[in-house]
Amino acid sequence: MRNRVKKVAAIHDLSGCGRVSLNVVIPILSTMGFQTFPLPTAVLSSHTQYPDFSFLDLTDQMPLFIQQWKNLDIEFDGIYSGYLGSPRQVAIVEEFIQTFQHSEQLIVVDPVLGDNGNLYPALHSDMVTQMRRLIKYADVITPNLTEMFLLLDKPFCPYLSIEELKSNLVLMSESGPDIVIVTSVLEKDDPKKTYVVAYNKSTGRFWKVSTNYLPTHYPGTGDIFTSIITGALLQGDSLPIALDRAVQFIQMGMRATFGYEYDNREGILMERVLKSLDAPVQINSYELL
Ligand code: PXL
Repeated sequence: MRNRVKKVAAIHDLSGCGRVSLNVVIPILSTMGFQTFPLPTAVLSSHTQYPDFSFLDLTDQMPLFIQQWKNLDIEFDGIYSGYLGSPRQVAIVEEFIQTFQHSEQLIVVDPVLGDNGNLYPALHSDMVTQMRRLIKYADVITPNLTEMFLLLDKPFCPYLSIEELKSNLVLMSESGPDIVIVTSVLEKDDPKKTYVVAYNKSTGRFWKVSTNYLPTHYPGTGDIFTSIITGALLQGDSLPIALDRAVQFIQMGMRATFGYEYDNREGILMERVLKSLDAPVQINSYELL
């Protein structure tokens, strides 16, 4: 690529209050040495886990960004999409990819659809069908366990054997992506642990990184996870090192936050640990499955 600093198109909303979406994608990718091109899908006063917020839908602006950036001949080293609000926005992201796609590029789709076995209430069920289409274009997808089942059109099951999980990862990769990473998997025999598991179709290898469970919820950790995976793979980290980097960062951020009396809705105190992204991974904890 000809870009002196790699360019990443980031297609997400901007939520003023709360460390989610562009509020985490931009600082993480900047710290990791990338130039971000935000394509905001909507502007909110706060993310949607607050009881009340203002919301400006930018769907009609999105094709204008595509046209203007095309006029500027921008070549993206990465395209990364997250939370999308409507089937039309998914179709526009598809158009974005078709417009800017080239062979030396990383396309990352975080198929944000739901959690804890349920589709997010704000999303129409048609989004699942649309998202199945979008992931065909991706090199990397990062569904959580709920999203994996929704995309595979299978009933949600919170505990899976490694063999069942592996076969579902392979099934997901058959729809297009070379790398499938499933997050928020619960360890059947140890309630204090959760893990992420990944499959790389071109090498046929499966990886697992476990982490200690903390009894709390911070919005935006999924966006932080996928932003770090995107940056790590773009900077040439191997898949298991990328997984370690993302899991360790979130663990460190959660530990930096958990000890305070704090409004969890603002997300982890990411600024306290952001600089660690510039350093090599400290402890490798990945396992080959
Ligand atoms: O992925 C987190 C996120 C992103 N965008 C919006 C959200 C949330 C989580 O609640 O509400 C608008």
